[in-house]
Amino acid sequence: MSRRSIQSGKGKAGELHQTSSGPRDALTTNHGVRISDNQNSLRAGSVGPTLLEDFVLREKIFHFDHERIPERIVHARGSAAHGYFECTDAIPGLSRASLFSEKGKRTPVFTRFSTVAGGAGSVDTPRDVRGFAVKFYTDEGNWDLVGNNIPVFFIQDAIKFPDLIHSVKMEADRGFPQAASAHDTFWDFISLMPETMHTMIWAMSDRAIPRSYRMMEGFGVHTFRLVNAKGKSTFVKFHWKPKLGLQSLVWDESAKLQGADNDFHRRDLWEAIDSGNFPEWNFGIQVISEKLAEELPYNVLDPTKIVPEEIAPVRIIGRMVLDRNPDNHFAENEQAAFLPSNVVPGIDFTNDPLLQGRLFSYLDTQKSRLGTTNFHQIPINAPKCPFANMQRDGMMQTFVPKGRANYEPNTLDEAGEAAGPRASKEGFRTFESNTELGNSPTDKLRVRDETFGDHFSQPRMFWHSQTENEQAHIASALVFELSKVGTEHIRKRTLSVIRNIDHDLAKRVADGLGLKVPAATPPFREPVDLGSSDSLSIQKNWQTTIRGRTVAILFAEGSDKDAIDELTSSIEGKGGSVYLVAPKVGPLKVKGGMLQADGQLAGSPSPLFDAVAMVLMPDQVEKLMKDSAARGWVSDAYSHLKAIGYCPGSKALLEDCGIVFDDGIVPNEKWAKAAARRYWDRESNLRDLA
Ligand code: HDE
Repeated sequence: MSRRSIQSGKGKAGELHQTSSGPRDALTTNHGVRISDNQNSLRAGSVGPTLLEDFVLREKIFHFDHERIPERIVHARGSAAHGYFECTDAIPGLSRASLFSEKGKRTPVFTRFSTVAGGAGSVDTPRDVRGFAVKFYTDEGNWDLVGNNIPVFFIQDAIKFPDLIHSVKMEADRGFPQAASAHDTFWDFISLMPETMHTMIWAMSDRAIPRSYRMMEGFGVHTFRLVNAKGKSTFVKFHWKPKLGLQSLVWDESAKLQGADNDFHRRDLWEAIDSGNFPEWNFGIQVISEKLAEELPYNVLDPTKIVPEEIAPVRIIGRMVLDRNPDNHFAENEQAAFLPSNVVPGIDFTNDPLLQGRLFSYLDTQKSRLGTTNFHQIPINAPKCPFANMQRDGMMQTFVPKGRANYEPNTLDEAGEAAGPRASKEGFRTFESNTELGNSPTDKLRVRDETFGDHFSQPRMFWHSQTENEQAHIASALVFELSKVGTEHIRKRTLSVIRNIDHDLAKRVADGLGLKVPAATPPFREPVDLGSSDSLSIQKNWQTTIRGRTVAILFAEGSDKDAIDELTSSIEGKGGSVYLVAPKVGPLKVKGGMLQADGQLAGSPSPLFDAVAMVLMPDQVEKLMKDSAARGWVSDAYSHLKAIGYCPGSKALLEDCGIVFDDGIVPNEKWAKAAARRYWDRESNLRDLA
């Protein structure tokens, strides 16, 4: 029996990890009593009523009845993995944090990616921001960098967060739509809050439909501070850059994936790690000197703003490798509690008003989700370094603190130093100055600083940084979203706000909706021209590679095995994976032997793959021409801009499906090379990009 399939608890009192040190040959109750029959409950007679006495049944059902905990109010659906962070460039001059102290030093991490709006059981590929939360188990305590895949946030002040989330979640009266921003309440709120415009345009871009968690960037969003051993503070922004480059889906593909595989991203992450293709990111910092912070025309404490990489380059100081899947989804993914307030000496907060609110919210929510203030004792949350304090008792106290004294100072504690553990000079010290960027620490004001008042220059810069296709995707996303908004004044108001970003964008969206461009809403501050930044575009940062991608080969009975093997090894040789698809899973008789498919055609539609090829005989093609799954397979691959490889026999299927041959539609011999990218030029033949 596998170690994972039984839970036994014959550990020492106070031991945290309940491993299988108990009997492995039999099921037991939670209290360690061996069970003789797990198929039948205890009855009064063979057809009589069940007896209350049956503690085996009662315990099992009792436990089952309470297996669910409240899901996260946001970011409920997530996928996670273990790994490590390695410092590649030590920065003791900037931070005294021990994880950055030495080149080559490794720190264990647990990383959770998530969608924001949908429930825990919702789909993986809606249009949404993605969470990117990393728990570093450093030797000086846990540091949680709880970021997103978009570097800015919708709102500037934590007090607006409940409003934002209420507006995007399913509507209050009807309970739908699930996991979607395309509805009235979201756009009602967005169009009334111009500060949302920067994140809105990112969320309408391809950033919000990533191909894989492994192919998206991560950002700490807020400006943080690093503090060195001398107490000097430096503003920084944190960045994760995927080694596989950035890659997104196209919208129709992401929508179809919601039917083809609800777990597309979860499965992708799991399978990559399971097969030894460990996802990896570089970790970098943008150092923002005080001088730069003063000079910028906006406030670096405003979370709706980026600092372009052209102005403050990203300095790579580490890398993260995820190399181990969780053993248990609930114990690790569900019970993981990330807290932006978890910082270590050398890393500190700034006065960003959104960050300040988060410092309260995450601690608070864990009590409601995990039910106890002792959630830090759950293995996934517990620090891996020693910890000691006088916090005691409470529900689910699983550690067994020793000693007579539970107060400090004391002279009775036998563990540790004579007078019990004490605060130490090495401990975390809050950076003391509160007067940066013009702040006056004596005022108590409910105001928004004027330097937070430009809501349109950066969305405009984002728009101007995109390729033509990417701009078209943003315009189409807005048309799609607003077409789902039933209330006309919300559509019009959104257009009048978008006009401040760019007139052409507003016109394209208005045309798509069949409306006229309304007058612009007067902005609080007139936008200025900030130019463009290539790092904001996905297509400009795309990697032409098959590494880490999955492609499919369609074959059928009678196909040529040698041709399939050759294609497979050419893809695998370049670091990609191959999935064999056939009308029947088989084993099927093919020319040269027998072959088993990985998936059946109707159950393995082409949105699941990065490129497709066909190895078919003319008689099979005749049959497949009449099969809607085969036609959809080919047509979707074409309209999702993927490379399609064909053999002489299968060319007729492409022609029959109305495929127009271009650089991406190639004979199989050229397919492994062609499959390394998507064919954006094709898009104008398929959709109106105006
Ligand atoms: Fe969160 N957020 N958030 N958020 N957030 C939560 O904490 C909150 C914000 C982010 O994988 C909750 O444990 C407030 C920004 C991620 O477990 C909750 C505000 C960013 C995750 C919460 C924000 C994030 C959360 C829900 C405005 C990017 C998932 C469950 C002040 C920098 C972490 C939980 C995981 C989760 C509150 C804004 C990212 C309710 C009040 C900005 C990745 O505490």
